[in-house]
Amino acid sequence: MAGMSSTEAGSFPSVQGSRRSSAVLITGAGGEVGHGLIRALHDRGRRDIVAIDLRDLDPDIRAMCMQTVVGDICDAMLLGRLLAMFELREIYHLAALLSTRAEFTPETAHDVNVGGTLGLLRLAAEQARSHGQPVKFVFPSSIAAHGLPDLATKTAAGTIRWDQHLTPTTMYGCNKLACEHLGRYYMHHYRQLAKDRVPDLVDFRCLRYPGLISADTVPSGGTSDYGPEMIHAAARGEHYACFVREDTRIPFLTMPDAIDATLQLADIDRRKLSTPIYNLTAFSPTAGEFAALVREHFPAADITFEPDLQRQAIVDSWPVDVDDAPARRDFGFAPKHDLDSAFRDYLVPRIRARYAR
Ligand code: AKB
Repeated sequence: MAGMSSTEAGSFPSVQGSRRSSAVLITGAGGEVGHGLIRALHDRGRRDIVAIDLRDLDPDIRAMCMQTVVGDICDAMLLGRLLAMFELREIYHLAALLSTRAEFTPETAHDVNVGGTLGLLRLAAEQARSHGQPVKFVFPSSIAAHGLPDLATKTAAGTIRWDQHLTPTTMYGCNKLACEHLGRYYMHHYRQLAKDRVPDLVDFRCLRYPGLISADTVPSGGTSDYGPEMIHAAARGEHYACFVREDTRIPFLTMPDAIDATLQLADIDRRKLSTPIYNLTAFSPTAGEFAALVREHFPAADITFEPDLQRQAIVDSWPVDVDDAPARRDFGFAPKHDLDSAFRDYLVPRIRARYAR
């Protein structure tokens, strides 16, 4: 069934007999992380990928999926059809409105980021009751779940643990923090008063992505986007007006390392996990340090710093760095790329090749 054509939300191919196909569901499949995750799962030999996004997927990504669905995760009818069609064993729920975009439509962001996640957690519980096995629910939260009140506090706090400064200042951060708690509820307390309660339906696993930098895609709608935007603009020979100050510092990770960490967390024996949430990072450069490396590799890079005060305030609420020791200890998180090798071995060669085509 690999590579079946896309299905509009309104129509699914008829179910062959009464048997449902076992599948892994990926939401937000058309996004940066979705592309990388589908490739990684396909490379591992997975041929049971069901991918859903609001827009049709790139043909090469679509060909790696058993089924692709163009639809909205908030569409209850669509989730019902997924229940009828597939025995979902794993869900990677990547669909979200990121921090900048969410600030223009905060209520819509809440509906998608929290309402959509709630619907999928319910689907996971229903699936588990239906096929009798817990459903693994892998959820990317974000450093945006943290919120420091001002730059002085951020600087003084330095590297923070997963359970510190959980006072987000963005709707996106509030949404991610709410979903972290919803996941924990569905895993440990779902329908706790029901006479027919079935325990352990949802195996919720959550990691907080820092700023992500991909050589293959340029992000949109995020407030950490200045990193990837800067290097891609340099490779295209375009001027880049950086929307944060030169001294702005937050944690980052390359996309390959984020994908590896996501699959490591998904694969590990649940009993080895010591915290409900895992922070990840590889390097925390200032925007100025990042620009210096971009200019080193792209000497003609035309970069200026023109802070957008509102977006700057968001990034100033995010930590300088995060403690990823629990991820390294519990599931072997070990990013391949530090800042220099990220440029040398991954970003520059891949981005040059991308724009040379
Ligand atoms: C964003 O900028 O909103 C995201 C994030 C840090 O989670 N990239």
